[in-house]
Amino acid sequence: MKTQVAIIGGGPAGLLLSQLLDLHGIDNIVLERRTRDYVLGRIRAGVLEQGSVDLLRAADVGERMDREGQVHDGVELSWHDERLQIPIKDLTGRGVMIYGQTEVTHDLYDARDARGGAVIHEADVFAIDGIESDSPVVRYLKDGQEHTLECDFVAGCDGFHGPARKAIPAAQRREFIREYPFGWLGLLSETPPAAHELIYASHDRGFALCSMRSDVLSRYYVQVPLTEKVEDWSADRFWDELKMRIPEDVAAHLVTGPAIEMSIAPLRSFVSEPMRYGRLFLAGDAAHIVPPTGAKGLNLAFSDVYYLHRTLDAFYSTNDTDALDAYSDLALARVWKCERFSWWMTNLLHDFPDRSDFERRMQKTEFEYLLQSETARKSLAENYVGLPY
Ligand code: FAS
Ligand code: PHB
Repeated sequence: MKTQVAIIGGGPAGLLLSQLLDLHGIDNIVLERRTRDYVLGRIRAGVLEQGSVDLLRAADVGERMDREGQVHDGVELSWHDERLQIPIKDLTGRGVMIYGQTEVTHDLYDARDARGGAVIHEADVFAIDGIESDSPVVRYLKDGQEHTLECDFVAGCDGFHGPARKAIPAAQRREFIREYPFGWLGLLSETPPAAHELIYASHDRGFALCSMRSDVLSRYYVQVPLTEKVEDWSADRFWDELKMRIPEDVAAHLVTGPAIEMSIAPLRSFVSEPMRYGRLFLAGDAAHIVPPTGAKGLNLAFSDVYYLHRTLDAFYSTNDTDALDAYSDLALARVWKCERFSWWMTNLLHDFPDRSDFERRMQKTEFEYLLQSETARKSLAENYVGLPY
């Protein structure tokens, strides 16, 4: 088989890239190791930056998002029972869209189907050859058979555990990592949200987040030690812990219910440089990971896709090889700023087991500075709504 761009990974990055390339007349094939149902069964992000919203609309994938998504003009932080509302729209002119990654992925798959896009499921890529030539070959297993996909370019959209990043010779890769000494236990419930806006709650017992997917579907998280097992948590135990960490007046009105889904995700900050090697280009979690505290993971994947589809379109439409050379630095400039914000929000809001009294006091002082300084709130807001592409 042959195509212009072989896309490894049928998650949000791979699917959006496929749709945008197709709209620009660039032939591509997506190779996804899992079934569609498996991919759609993942419960992940919930907040879209304006840049992501604009890009999905430009890709003709924004109709249901605009109909069912919720635009939020503010977000809340709390420190024990003290609440701080950040009016992100007043401070930056922009809000955020609450629309789950699961729904975005659904819409992307529907859009690819509508345009006859080639997404091959249960296609497990095991080798990427010839990336230093101008005719790389992707090798994958499907139905127990080995297959090859010849192409001009390979887009590694295969997430943190995929093979694409490792196809770059180790001597050419620089990796940066910060593993956090805790994870997030998430719960999805068919209950009304705890509040109109998201609440990022900091407490001596640990961090908690009150989020939502709609007026009747809520998403919550509590920080847990890495030793925790999801099977040791009942929904009741989760609700009891959440109520102890969020402001009293929010806890008093919290509507609880059975868990539709519960899972624990580890937190890490990770960047692998460069994001391009020869004819291989990385986008999304394949190249970087952020702790979900800043709601940046999915949005960073989309800004990579924005740069990458323009890069490939410039090559195919004007044979512009300078764009190919510029991609990695262009994408990484935004990646690192989002890494910073996500790291900063994580340090501000979580209880670090080995943190000294001084460092804990610094956390509280940071919160008090936000309380008193509009400049501090504006800085948080401009990062939360999304830095410009
Ligand atoms: P993805 O990991 O979504 O997709 C990669 C795809 O590549 C997968 O479908 C995988 O099956 C496929 N693949 C891997 N190896 C392959 C191979 N050898 N052959 C073929 N296909 C292969 N972000 C937020 O903003 N907010 C959140 O709350 C949040 N919560 C998260 C919770 C969890 C548990 C995880 C893991 C991530 C979370 N994220 C969150 C980040 C997440 O949303 C990612 O940023 C987003 O999925 C990135 O999309 P992709 O880069 O497409 O990677
Ligand atoms: C979510 O709704 O899943 C969510 C929202 C904001 C975050 C992380 C996760 O920062």
